[in-house]
Amino acid sequence: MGDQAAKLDLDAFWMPFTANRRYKANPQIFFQSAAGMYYTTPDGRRVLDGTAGLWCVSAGHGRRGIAEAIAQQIQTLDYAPAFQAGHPQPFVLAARIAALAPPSLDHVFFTNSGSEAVDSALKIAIAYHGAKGNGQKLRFISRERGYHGVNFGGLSVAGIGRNRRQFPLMLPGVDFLPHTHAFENMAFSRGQPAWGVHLADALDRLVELHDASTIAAVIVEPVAAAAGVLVPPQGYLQRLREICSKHDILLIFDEVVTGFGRLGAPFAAQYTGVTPDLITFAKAVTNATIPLGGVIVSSAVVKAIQNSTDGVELFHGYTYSGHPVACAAGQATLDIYQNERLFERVHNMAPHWEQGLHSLANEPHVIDIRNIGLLGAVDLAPDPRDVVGARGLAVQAECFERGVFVRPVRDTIVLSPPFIIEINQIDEIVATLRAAIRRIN
Ligand code: PXG
Repeated sequence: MGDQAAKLDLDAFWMPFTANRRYKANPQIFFQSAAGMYYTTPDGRRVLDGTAGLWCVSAGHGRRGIAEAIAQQIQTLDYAPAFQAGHPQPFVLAARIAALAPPSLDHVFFTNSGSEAVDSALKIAIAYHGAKGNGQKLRFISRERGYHGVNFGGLSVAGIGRNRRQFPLMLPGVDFLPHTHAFENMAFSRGQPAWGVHLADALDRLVELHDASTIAAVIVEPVAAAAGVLVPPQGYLQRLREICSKHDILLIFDEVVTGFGRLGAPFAAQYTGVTPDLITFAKAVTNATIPLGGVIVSSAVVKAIQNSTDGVELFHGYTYSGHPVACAAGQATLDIYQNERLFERVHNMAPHWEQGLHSLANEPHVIDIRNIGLLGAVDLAPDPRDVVGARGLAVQAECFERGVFVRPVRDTIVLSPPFIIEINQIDEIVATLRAAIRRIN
């Protein structure tokens, strides 16, 4: 960390998901500014962003068009309520997002984050069944190792034990599908593994156990990101869709990471050819400039809820649902994705990305490599002499020293670069990872 940052008082900011005392005693990773593919540290070093921030800066950093749209919107209409009142930006952005989504998904409910999007989707699912007179359909089925944000609804359906342990009491009535990763059957798969479609049959067993009349929705990430980029087996999501449709169970795709082009299609729904009833999104919708999230909802779900009353049909919403500045940022972001054909670019870059990552297969400690779109993960065997996660942190530190930012999830290195990445920058990420992996014990 440079002199300027060293002078900062680090005490008051309680950093999220951080070992605060340890970080503040030695704040090694610190960013001062960013442009395009690079962060700059306080001491003036450029660091290639291998993760698009936290999976969110998909068009690259410091995009002028977004900055200008934000500045303009604040000067035109900084804020106005969306409860029983209208202003242009959320209507325009909702229509554009609906146009990007599969045709049956044509309404958008806005939130401020992915966590709020998930909680909103769960509430919409309950409201839908209630409106149809199925008030007993209250259960949620999710999946081991799933990450659905940190609010009580999303945490209740979360499958990452470490995040739940501190908060023992959750929503009742949640059950879990098995996660879809199995080293022995799918290690080093390129793209979607050929093995594992049968894992979706666990949903049939949960329906048998709980009865479909008690189940509101299934929520899964099409690709489990925070768990370490777990790519769905071929046919798996199709199978979930079939079972849900058979039993009037809503299927929710949590596309907070996969939404807006990460796989080379607007949503994982189009990439996999599986259409859910609801899609949650956040992150890349504004290129991470202004917090914004939401739920894209099928007209069947919206109509059922709206037709149930003449009054307010959904007792839900946030002060900033449809915030004009966030929605202006969203439109400027979609302009960039469209004008620069960035989703197509992801599609075109994905083979080189796959090739590069899988070239690490024979490096020491590497036990699996996964990729899909511009997502990737390299699994290292945990150091038997040390705690789980030590190798992951060591690789991150080595990469940072060498000018590339990657993120460890325990001993998995996860990667999700901005879509503007060039071939030589992919090669730089791979070469840096190779050097770092060779360096650690
Ligand atoms: N759903 C999914 C699938 C996510 O990945 C959320 C919901 C929650 O979004 P918000 O905006 O409330 O954070 C996420 C967020 C990590 C990491 O370490 C992942 C997320 C956020 C921060 C870190 O992989 N995902």
